[in-house]
Amino acid sequence: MEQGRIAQGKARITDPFWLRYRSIVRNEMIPYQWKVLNDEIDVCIERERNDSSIPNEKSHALENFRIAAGRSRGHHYGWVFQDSDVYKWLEAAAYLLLEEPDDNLKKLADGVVDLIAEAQEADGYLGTYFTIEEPERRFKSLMNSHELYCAGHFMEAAAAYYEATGNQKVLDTALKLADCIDRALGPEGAFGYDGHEEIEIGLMKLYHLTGEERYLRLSRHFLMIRGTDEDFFGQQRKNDPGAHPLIGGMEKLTRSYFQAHRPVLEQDTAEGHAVRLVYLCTAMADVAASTGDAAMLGACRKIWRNIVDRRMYITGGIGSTVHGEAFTFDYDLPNDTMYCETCASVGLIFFAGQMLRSESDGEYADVMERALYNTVLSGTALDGKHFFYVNPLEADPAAYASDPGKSHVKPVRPQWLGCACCPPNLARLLSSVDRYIYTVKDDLILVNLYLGSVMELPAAGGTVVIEQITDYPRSGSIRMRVRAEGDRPLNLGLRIPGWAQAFDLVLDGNEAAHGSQAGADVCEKGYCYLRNLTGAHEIVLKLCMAPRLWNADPRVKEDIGKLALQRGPIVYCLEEADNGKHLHLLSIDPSGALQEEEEDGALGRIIRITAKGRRIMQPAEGRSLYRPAEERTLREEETLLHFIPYYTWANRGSNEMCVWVRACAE
Ligand code: FUB
Ligand code: ZN
Repeated sequence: MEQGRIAQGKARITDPFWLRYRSIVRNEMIPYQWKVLNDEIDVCIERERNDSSIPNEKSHALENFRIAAGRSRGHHYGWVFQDSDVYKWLEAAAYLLLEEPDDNLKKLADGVVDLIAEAQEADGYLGTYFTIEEPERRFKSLMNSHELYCAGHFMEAAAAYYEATGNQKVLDTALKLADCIDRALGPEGAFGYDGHEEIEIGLMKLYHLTGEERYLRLSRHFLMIRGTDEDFFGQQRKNDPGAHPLIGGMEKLTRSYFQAHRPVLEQDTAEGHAVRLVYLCTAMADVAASTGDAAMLGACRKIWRNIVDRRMYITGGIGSTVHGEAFTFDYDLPNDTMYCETCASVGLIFFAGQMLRSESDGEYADVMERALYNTVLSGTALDGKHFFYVNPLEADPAAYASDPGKSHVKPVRPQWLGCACCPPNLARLLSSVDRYIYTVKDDLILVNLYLGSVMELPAAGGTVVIEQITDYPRSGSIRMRVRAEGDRPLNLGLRIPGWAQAFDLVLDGNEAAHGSQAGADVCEKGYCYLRNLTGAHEIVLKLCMAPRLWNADPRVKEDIGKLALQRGPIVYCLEEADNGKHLHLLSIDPSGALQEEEEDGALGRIIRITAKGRRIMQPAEGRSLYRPAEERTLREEETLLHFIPYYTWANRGSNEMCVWVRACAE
């Protein structure tokens, strides 16, 4: 079995698309999130759905730590997992510091580390809610306490911060916490696993950083005991009868919501809460790649297939319902009631990244790219200070306002959310996106993402420096300078995306390969290989970026007879701002030309696409709602449809949007 690694280390981003995002994260998003987490600015915190029990007065996340540390007095405020917002912020800060020194940011982040260490209890326990409010309930309500979830996020942050700065305190605090959890719930401790997977990922990060097998063992332990019990969560509830529920209503959820309906190796469909599922799979795929566990990898493969073949949106969004923020059933992909949480697509990228370590299959990178350029980028406004939790494929402000079943589908990005899991998750992914460009496997480097950058990678018995010069995704032309200075020749696998109709690959001025439709003839599982490289080489890859219309499997009821537009990795949408109201009256001519036009304006530097289509004329007012079909002739007019990249929608105020558009009748 192949076992690669996620490319770590310092990267220099150079392409205009990602430079802009990096600058937004560094100069807007991270300082803004700091102020919100610190309750320094007055922002409107929206509830993520119509539920008055959601705390939305303030973040209080850092204040919770100050209280737990004894620096301040008061009560815990917010969700029981509020600590994780701070940890994800710290992780994002770590990636930014790794990229470039920043004294101010480092001062803030070092201060956060000191605060976290002070909030840690003597035995290593860390969790502000329980320290402040209910110390006697530690680990007694794992179904909803999120104690291990928060711990996992801290471990991830600690590993990143230690790598970036060498801060010993952050690592010591994380290891002390891991030891505390190991004593309480490890193989020698009480039986128990968290309702929300994440500790398993955090422990693997500690394992990769320290090389200590016991973190790997503990991660594996939590994975392997999940779902092996009769009813662990129910039992814990029975043992803690008078206690108030930490999150109301969770006791009614089924075990599949927590992926605890059967042992993880026996699960073969994507069930339950979407973020939990992909975090679970990320850890399973990491353990599989790190240990060569074929059964674990097989289980990951099955769940992956189910997600990608039947339960994923064209935008890389997952989670078809607000109820439990969850998967539902095969081909159930409603466009306007779905969830498509930003965090779930972030997690899908993590899962894909881990699978690539075991399997050189371009589909993983295709999905990674799909989720990244569509749902994940849609999660932030272009100003980096407003965020979507839920990323619909069809939105109507009237529905949001009047239909309680759609109250979670917001027409514009809020400044902050009562449950703020997504904003700092976005920050940590966007500040570490370079880690997903390459997968390194001894003498082989897979190029998964095309992204202007310079990176040094340990491969082929030495160092390989790869520079990508590109204006991707605006352009499909990528020039790469590769310097292979290892002891052994290098093999390079260049991903030919599944959406590319044609490509050309030139090595040192000579044609190396060309092909069509994902290069079926010259590629192996989506990668085109250049083998035995030594010294310096120049590679030019040209991917056809022509816009294309896509349809969905006919079993997806909501998309039947509809088309979606995609250019390169970017999915497009119609917005009311460009097309007027009632987008459902529009249809697209599948045989018409698709005109591209560059623009650098309110939506940033984008390519707009115009298509021919028709618009059903509105009937005169006062006509009856239903009429015999032979009497109703719908009048249509020719029109032009104006598409923008999906990730840029809702940046011009509240308005209708749709991704899937009816195809004109022949
Ligand atoms: O439960 C912690 C986080 O809050 C989840 O990952 C999100 O889906 C949100 O429910
Ligand atoms: Zn989230």
